[in-house]
Amino acid sequence: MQEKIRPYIEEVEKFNAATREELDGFRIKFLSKKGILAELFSGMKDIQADQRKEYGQMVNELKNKAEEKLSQLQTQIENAQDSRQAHDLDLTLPAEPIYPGSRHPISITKNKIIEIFSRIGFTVADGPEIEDDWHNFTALNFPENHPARDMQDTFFIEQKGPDSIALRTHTSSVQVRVMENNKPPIRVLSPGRVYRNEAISARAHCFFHQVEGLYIDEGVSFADMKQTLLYFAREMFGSGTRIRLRPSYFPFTEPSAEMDVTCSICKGKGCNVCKYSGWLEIMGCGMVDPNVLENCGIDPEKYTGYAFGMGIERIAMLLHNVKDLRLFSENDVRFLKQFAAE
Ligand code: 2NM
Repeated sequence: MQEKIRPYIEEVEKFNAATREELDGFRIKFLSKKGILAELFSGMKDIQADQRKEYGQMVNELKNKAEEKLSQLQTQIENAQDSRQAHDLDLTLPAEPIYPGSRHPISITKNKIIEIFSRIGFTVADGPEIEDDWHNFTALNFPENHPARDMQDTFFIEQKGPDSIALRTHTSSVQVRVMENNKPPIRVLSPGRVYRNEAISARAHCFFHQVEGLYIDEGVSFADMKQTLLYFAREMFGSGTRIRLRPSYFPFTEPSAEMDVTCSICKGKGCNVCKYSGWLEIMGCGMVDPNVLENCGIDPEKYTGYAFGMGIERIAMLLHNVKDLRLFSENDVRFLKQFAAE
């Protein structure tokens, strides 16, 4: 009998397989229900009693060797497959590019304005975008029936007369809070988003951004305002820039003015940006109305001040010759990435 089993043991010892299929053939041949080992075990009963022990030992040896071979080759084939997969990875390929973000042109312009005024002592104040009637209108000397309080101009959250709540229509509401909570001298900027109920077009949007400024102290004059705004205009648009003030009206300032700068595109010669006038309107300004100071707890007999306000979109459009205000809120990266280097 041993002569029958010995060649099987040799076959198992010599066996090698490179694929799962070959190995499976081996398993079926030796270790399956109808395989060689099953047959040898069932043949046990036909072996003479005095040879049965030796027969049994050899069959067991064959079984152990076959099982050992199977598990060894299984591991070997799996490892080979893993390393093949590792070779499929091409580590010399270039990495996926990482596109860095960039500052929004409104932020770039806002930061530039803040930087220019911070050099002459202005700090920045923040406030809520949802405001009450007092801070957005009443404290700022808006009469009860002023058209700006109207539904057509203001997004009301609650419309209940003096208890109304609305989206702020200007950041002057922040200046009111600063005046209520601080003693002069006050030098403060209030940048931020404001909301107005307007039809969206190339020149208007239902929200936009402002920087307003306020300076209050003893003896602050219109001349101080003019010189400060001239400094700002030259820092913002270039040292050759000139300014002019035209009389205007705001409820919170008296006197009030609009400020123009010489067109930075054509240097005052006339172009389509300045509509061939040579001048660009960039902000409103004026001396803070004594009623506003009084409303905010500041003695108008002792203190005077000036204030100004500008739209950031408008300044950014003038600086970069952008023709449509909607580009600033559409977040099209083809537009935004053009400001990446700034
Ligand atoms: C403007 C134009 C003129 C302004 C007034 C005030 C305050 F709170 F002091 F009364 N803040 N900002 C002001 C003045 C704003 O924007 C066109």
